[in-house]
Amino acid sequence: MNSRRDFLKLGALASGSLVLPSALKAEPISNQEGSADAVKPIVVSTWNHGIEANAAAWKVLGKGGTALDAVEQGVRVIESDPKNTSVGVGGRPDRDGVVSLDACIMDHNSNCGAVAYLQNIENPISVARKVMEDTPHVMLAGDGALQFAKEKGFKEKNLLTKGSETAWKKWLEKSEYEPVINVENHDTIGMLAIDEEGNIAGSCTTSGMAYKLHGRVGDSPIIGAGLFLDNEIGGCCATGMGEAIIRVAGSSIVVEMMRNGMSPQEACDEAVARIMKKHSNLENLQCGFLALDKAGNVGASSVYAGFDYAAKTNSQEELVKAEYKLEW
Ligand code: SD4
Repeated sequence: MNSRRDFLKLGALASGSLVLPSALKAEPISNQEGSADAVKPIVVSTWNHGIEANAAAWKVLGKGGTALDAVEQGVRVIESDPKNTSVGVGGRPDRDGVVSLDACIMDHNSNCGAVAYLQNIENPISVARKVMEDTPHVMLAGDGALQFAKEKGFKEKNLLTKGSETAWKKWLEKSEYEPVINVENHDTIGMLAIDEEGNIAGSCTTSGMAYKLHGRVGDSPIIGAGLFLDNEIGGCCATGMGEAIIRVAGSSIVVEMMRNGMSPQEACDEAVARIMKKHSNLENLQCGFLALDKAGNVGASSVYAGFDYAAKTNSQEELVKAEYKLEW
């Protein structure tokens, strides 16, 4: 097991991504296991776009708002960012040039909602919330999800930006179908938050794998795979090769392992080990898990190096490198 708990203080990030020498490091949020007082509110989210997403979530949490509102508002910012090529507007299309989005949301009462293969809607996470709150169902997909979104007042929008279209056309020249998760792409955003009341909620949203087969749905909208939580225990969200995450019911096993006494870090490590055991070919098989328990302890682990997550509390704001098993 490699241990790379280097982290960046965000004040330093603003002035040029300075990595603090270890002697100067404050105790990272991820090392607060066993503290007597629960850390709350707290928000964590995947990859470095999590910094911006956490800031948006904090506008809710910092004012005493609910974790549910926070995880919706937080990831919406990333969905609406056309520069982000793996979530929402600007997401890379499938091999037929269609941008299709997957998202889910879950609250502390185990209510959940999801949309899969949704097209032309900028903020799928908010449609997922409507599915949760306004229907007896958990997941709507494709045309039905779009019809529902429009009925709820969401406006249609072309999500394929010029940049994504150009990249897709370049890919078409060779049309090699390679289900590779691009580590440069900063990928899916998964977010977990605990509010002042001590309630947890989570969200997960993505445009999925670039140049996927038309109709493909990944782990991100699947409760138990891309996201799972239990208000008695904590939560987990996943990023990476969705097929592998689904095969092990990734996020749900992390929560169950925490229920059985593992720390968030141990549980994420074990889920990664499970994925590695189940797949004989690990080439490019990047998967990462981010978990938060009800005391505010955080853990994260991935198959390959490079996964990181952003964490924010009242007193700390960090970008933390996850543990990993393999170098690329
Ligand atoms: C998927 N899990 O659709 C998503 C993609 C992703 O980091 O998370 N990439 O399989």
